[in-house]
Amino acid sequence: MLNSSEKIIPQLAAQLLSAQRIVVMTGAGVSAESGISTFRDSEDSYWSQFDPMTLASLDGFSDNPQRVWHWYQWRRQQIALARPNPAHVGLAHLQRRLPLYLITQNVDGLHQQAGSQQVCELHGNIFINQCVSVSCNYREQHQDNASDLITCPQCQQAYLRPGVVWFGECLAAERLEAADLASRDCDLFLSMGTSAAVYPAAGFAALAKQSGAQIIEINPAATPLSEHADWVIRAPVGSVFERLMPLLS
Ligand code: BV8
Repeated sequence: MLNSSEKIIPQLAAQLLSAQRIVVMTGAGVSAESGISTFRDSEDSYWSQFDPMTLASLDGFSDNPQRVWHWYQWRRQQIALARPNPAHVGLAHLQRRLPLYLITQNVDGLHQQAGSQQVCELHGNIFINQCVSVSCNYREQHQDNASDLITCPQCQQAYLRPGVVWFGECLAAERLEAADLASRDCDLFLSMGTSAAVYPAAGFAALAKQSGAQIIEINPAATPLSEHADWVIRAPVGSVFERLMPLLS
């Protein structure tokens, strides 16, 4: 059912209050209102300007580590200027009040900044560095002053790379399993601000639906998930949460 009328927000509040186990899946659209670029949905999105395979893949890093590293440095600077928006803050509040498990595809850490706990960062975190060598387990919190490529201080053999999941890379098994279990076990799955284009993240809504959960999508645009959702709220997350939170406080 496609509906963005006023009455749907009280109905969303009622759904959230009556749910036993809620899973929320967020994507770049949730951070868009904090000023962070999305990947696919507008002319200034990342993938409309750059080829994702040259920047968000191991091959891309191997071919030109400087280009990839500097792109992530640029993104880190953009994210460092960003603050959590009403959707991040609202989700953190809901997590304290309701049985809610938060899965995010975002790597910006804004959910945690807003106070969300146990966030399942499916695609990692941009403020973590790790050694690109698979035989070295070095990881560190990124230091802002590091502007150029860094040689791994542990193995001294390879460069450090951002601790995010690139295309063609497997997601961390423990995060995959946690998201899989939560999606199979929930009775309400809320997909917010994602184009539902990237797998395996985009597959968790189907898992939830197979398990009998209500599927709700919040996105101003249609996605491949829309036709499978029980409800679709065609609106930006910020405006939804500004109307939703007074009903749940
Ligand atoms: C994997 C992290 C197993 C890095 C990202 C060929 C070879 C290998 C793999 C594949 C292949 N073909 C397909 C695959 C699978 C591939 C995939 O799904 N490709 C897609 C593109 C077809 N997946 C993988 O490679 C994954 N690994 O499968 O491993 C494997 C291994 C080897 C071989 C085979 C299989 C790894 C995927 C993770 C990639 N990493 N990012 C970084 O950030 O730099 S992907 C990137 O897309 C981001 O993580 C992002 O989170 C994710 C999803 O994008 P969205 O968050 O949805 O953002 P998007 O811009 O697309 O959409 C924004 C939405 O918000 C829009 O709908 C818009 O309308 C909405 N919006 C805007 N404003 C608002 C809003 N909504 C609400 N309110 C608003 N205000």
